[in-house]
Amino acid sequence: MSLDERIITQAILEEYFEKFKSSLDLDVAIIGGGPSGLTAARLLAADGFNVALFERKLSLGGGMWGGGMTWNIIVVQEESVHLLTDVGVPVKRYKDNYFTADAVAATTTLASAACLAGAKVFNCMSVEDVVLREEDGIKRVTGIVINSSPVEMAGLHVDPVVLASKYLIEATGHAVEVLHTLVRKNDVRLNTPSGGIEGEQSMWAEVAETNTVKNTQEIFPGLYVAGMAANASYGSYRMGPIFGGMLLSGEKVAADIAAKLRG
Ligand code: 48H
Repeated sequence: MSLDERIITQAILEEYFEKFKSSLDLDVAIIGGGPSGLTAARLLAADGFNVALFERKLSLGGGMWGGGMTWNIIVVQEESVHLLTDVGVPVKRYKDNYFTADAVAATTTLASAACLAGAKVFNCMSVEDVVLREEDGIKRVTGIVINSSPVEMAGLHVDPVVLASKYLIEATGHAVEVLHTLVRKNDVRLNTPSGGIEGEQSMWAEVAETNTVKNTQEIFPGLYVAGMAANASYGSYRMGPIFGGMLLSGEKVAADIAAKLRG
C-alpha cells in the first residue's frame, strides 16, 4: 500500500489540535509530570473530569527515573503501595514498612496509566504564568499561560497562549515555579503562615513524608500544590528517594478537587 507523507502530517495536525481544542476549558490543569502530577492526572481522568497535564520536558516522570543517585530503585512505604500495584507496578517488601519498585517500571507505568485513563498530556510544553481574575475583592486563578518548551529554551520572544481551567495543580517539584511567578508579579497573599512561599528545608524523611500529604492543599483560590511543591511552599523538609508521599499527595489532591468539582 502506498504512503502519502502529507496524510501523515495531516493526521498529526488534526488529531493534535482536536486534543488541544478539547483542553480550552479544563476542569483541572496539572503542571508537572512527576509522580504526584501523574497520580493526580490518572485519578481525576478516571473520575471523568476534563484533565490535562503539562510537562516541560519530552519525558514524563520528573525525578523518579533515577531512584537514589541514579541507582534506579525507588522506596515507598506501605500505605502508598496501592498507588503502584493498582496500575500494575511490581512491588517487593524489603523489610517492615519499606517496599521497593523498579524506578523505570514505576515511572513508565504511572505515565502510561495517566494517559490510558484519559488525561491529555502535553509534553514539551511549559507553563509560564497563570490567568488571574478578581471578583468581589477576591483574586482567583482561572487558567494557565503556556508556551512551547523549545521556544522557552531558545529564549525566543514569542507570546504564549492560554487555556482556562477550574482548578490548577502545581506539581512542579522543588522549584515551585508557577507559584513563584504568581507571588512575584501580583499583590497576593497565600494560604501559608507568612502569606508567601516558606521554602524547603533540609533532609528529614519521616516528617517530610507526613507533611507532603498534609501540605497538599489549596494554597491560593483555584490553585493547589502537590508533591515536593507542597513541601517547598509550606516550609517542610526534603525526604530523598522515598516516593510514597508523592503518590499519596497525588491521590489527596485528586480527591479534594473531585469533591469541589462535584460540589
Ligand atoms: C511545565 C514543569 C514546570 C513548568 C517544572 O520534581 P517532580 O518529580 O515532582 P513531584 O513533586 O511529583 O516529585 C518529586 C520527586 O521527584 C522528588 O524530587 C523527590 C522525592 N525529592 C526528594 C529530595 O529530597 O530531593 O516533577 C516535576 C515536573 C518535572 O518533570 C519538571 O520538568 C516539570 O514538573 N515542570 N512543567 N511547566 N513551569 N516546572
